[in-house]
Parts: sequence; structure tokens; C-alpha cells
Amino acid sequence: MAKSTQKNFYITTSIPYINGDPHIGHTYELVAADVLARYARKTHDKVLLSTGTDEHGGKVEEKARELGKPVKEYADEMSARWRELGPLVQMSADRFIRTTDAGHEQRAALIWKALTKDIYKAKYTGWYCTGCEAFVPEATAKENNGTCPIHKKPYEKIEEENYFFRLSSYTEEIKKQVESGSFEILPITKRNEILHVLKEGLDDISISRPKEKISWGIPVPDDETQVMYVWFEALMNYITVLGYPEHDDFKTYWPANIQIIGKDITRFHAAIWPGMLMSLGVALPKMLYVHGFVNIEGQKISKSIGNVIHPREVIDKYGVDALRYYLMRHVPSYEDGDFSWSRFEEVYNNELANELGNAVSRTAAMIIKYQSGIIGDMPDAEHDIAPYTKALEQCKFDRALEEVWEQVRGLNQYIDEEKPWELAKHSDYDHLREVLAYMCGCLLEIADLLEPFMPGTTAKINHIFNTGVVLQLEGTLFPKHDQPAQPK
Ligand code: ME8
Repeated sequence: MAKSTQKNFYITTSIPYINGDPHIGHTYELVAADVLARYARKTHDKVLLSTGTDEHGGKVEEKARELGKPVKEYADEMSARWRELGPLVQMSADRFIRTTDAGHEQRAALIWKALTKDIYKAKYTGWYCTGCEAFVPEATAKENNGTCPIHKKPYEKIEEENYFFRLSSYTEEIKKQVESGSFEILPITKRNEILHVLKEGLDDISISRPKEKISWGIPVPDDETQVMYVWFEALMNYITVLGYPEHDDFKTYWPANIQIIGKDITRFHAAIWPGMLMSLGVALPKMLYVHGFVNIEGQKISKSIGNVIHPREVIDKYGVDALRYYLMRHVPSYEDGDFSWSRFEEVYNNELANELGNAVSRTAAMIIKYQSGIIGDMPDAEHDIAPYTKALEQCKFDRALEEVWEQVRGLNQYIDEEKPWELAKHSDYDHLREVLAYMCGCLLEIADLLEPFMPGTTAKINHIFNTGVVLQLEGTLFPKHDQPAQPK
């Protein structure tokens, strides 16, 4: 793939809270971000992928207290556990930021100071949900009968002096940028939802909490009695990780090309974050991609239901590429999706072992059998990859993989129609050589297109075919699993 004229590409994931362990739902976001980063590395000179952990606030403080641990010790332990998730799913992240990093804390204070023209002190009277780490307006609290529908806990009534950010004054400008597409929100359903919110008008927001209530936070500059509201400083991670304001990385990579988040945190990223950036006089990210939720066997992932699956459970049995493939192809890129062991098994056997795995093993076996492993001149790839490219540019991972699978299926069909074994039987060696070389060419093209999604599989296919002589793999690409897997 040719390098584009654009040199730099910056991708971010949200930074998860550390009050629990990662699950397969969180994995979706990391893999999606990694697919974009790996693809961008083929087409751009410099790519940066950042992720990290969101560590302050009442939610984490409460959990540490519950476990009887000093909160910093708990945060260190949990952040380390989250940090393992990226390498486990072969995410090629360049940065891992913790909001407790001294660099983040110092830069957050600088940003707060730079925003002072839009910050004022006032009394907040309303509700708070620690589970969501969100201030809840009176009307919402009433609608939900005083209980958070997600965390099933009563909202906490609060009346406190805190600092406010003048978000309301940025409503029109944010709306303009969303409408014009200079700040693109995907999918369109999420863009419409946020436009609706913007049309209603944004209120100013509380951005601090009294230290006597929450001590685990970044101190507000020049006011010892307050700490920053956890969301307000967590959002800043996307630029503090680049060394905002003075570091070259900030100048090189900002504005982000794509920020990836889940659907429950759209408003923070599509309204509050843009308002903060505008107040700082900094450009908005070019695109916000909002993914859906992964459910398990049709149900929301939840500790109380007891259906949490750690990605390691899947990877240990089927390998990391199979998990990446399933999430990107079978969880719809623009909606919620489902993980079930039986569906996973079916996909693994049919699409990975039978379709892709067989195409590779048949091709390798025939070249070894009929040509002593010598491939000969391969024709250039001739498939139209524009639909694949377009799908990836719109974060339609499922669509991009469908395009690749058209090629995988097309190749199997070609083999069935050309019947290289018949050509060998009739000693039609010239045609046989052409057919086998074409098959190799197709597989190498498929491998290239799959690289962002299944880097290990790509490496194996390349290993087999790209030296000109077929090299055998130890074992098969996707060993068959005949019995339906059971959750542990
Ligand atoms: O919201 N399927 O952290 P978080 C897919 N700290 N994605 C899911 C999911 C599921 N079942 N469950 C959660 C926070 N997610 C903040 C972010 S960013 C400055 C601060 C996604 O741990 C969720 O939508 O609650 C979010 O994108 C990410 O996991 C972390 O969620």
C-alpha cells in the first residue's frame, strides 16, 4: 500500500477505570484501535497509538478502601494488570499513560490554569453517581426515580461549592464543527444523538469536588480545598500524553486523527472535551469513532450476572488472532454485538480453519507435491482493494473483513474450478505452474490485507510463501476444535 501524503497519524483509546479487571468488551476497543494503527503504519510515516488507565476519583478510592489497601498501592497494582491487556491482544501501543503519572498531574494543572477565563466558582446542588463518576441533573435523577439504572445504586445528593466550566458558551461552535464534519462523529446515529443534545444547548458543568469528600484526585491549582473532577482531568490525557503544551510530539501528532470510545461515554467526548479544547484554542480531533457494547450470550457483561469473560480464556484455547478476528468481523462495527462460545467455535471452524486455513494448506501442499516447493513467477495482485480501504477509513471493520473473505472464498472456488490435480494428471505443467503461482499471489495479498487484523497469521502465511520456495509450518494455522467449548 502506498504511503499517503499525510505524514502523521494519532489514535487514542479511552482510558479505563481500574476498579475492576478487564473483560472481553474492553478488548474490542483495544483491538479496533490497533487495527487502525497497523493500517495507518502502512500508509503514514509516523503513527502514534496511545492508551492507559484512569485512576483518580471516588470509584477507585472506594474500591481500595473496601479492600483495605492504600489507594496508591491499589492503583499501582491494578494499572499493572490493565497494562498487560494490550500485549495480550497484540496491541501495538506506543504509549501507556496513567493519570497518576507526575507528568499528567503537572500538565493537568497547567491546562486548568490555561482555562481560567472559563472557570468560575458556584454552588452545585444536585446528584452524583460514583459508579458513573457523573454529576446527574435533577431531571435525570427524577426520571430514574433517584437510582442509577446502570449501577442500581441510589444517587448521592450533593450540595457543594465547586468550580464550573463555561461549557455553554461553546455549544454553537461545537455544533458547527459536528455539522460541517470537521469534527466527524461515526457512526451517524451517534452523530445525530449528539447533535440533538447540542441543539438543546449545553449547560455549564462542575469540574471539581471538595477535597474533604474526595481526596484521591489532582489538586486544583491555588485552592487546597478542591480536587479536579475525575473526568475533567482524564480527558486531558489525550494531550498530556503528547507533552502538551510544549513538547514536539504535541505539535507532531495533535489533532488526533481518530479517538475511539464506547457508546456510554459519547457525551464526555463529543461535548465536554471539544469545549475544553476550544477554550484552550486547540483544534478538535478529526474523528470520534463510537463503538457499541459486546454482550455475552445475549446479556450485558456484568459481575453480578457472573458472565464476565477475560480475553485470556479465549486466547489460551484459540489463539489471539481468532479472538481479534471474531471481535472485528462478528461484532458489528456500528452497533452492539454478542460473544457466545458456540458462535465463536462455529466461526473458528468454518471461516478460519476451513476457509482460510484450507486455502493455505491446499496451496502449500500442491506446490510441494507438483513442483518440489518451487513457486515460480507470481502475477501481481489484481483485486480492487478500494472497498476495503474505504471500509477501514470509516471504521467499518466488519465490512473490511467481509471484503477480504470474498477473496478467501474466491480463491477456494478458483482452486475447485481449476482443479490443479487434474492439470497434473494430464501433464499440463505450464498451466499448472500459472495456477499455483496465482494461488500464492492471492494468498500473499490476503495476508497483506489481514495484517492489521491478524498480524500473527499474516506472518505465518508470509513465512510459507514469500521466499519463492514453500516452507512448511509446524502444525496448521488454525487447528480444528470439534467439540463446542464450554466457559470455564
Ligand atoms: O468510561 N463492550 O472507563 P470504563 C465494549 N475511565 N466496550 C465496553 C464494554 C463492553 N461490554 N464495557 C465497557 C471509562 N466498554 C472512563 C474513560 S476516557 C478519558 C475515560 C468500554 O472502564 C467503554 O465504553 O468504564 C469505554 O470506552 C472503555 O470500555 C472503558 O470504560
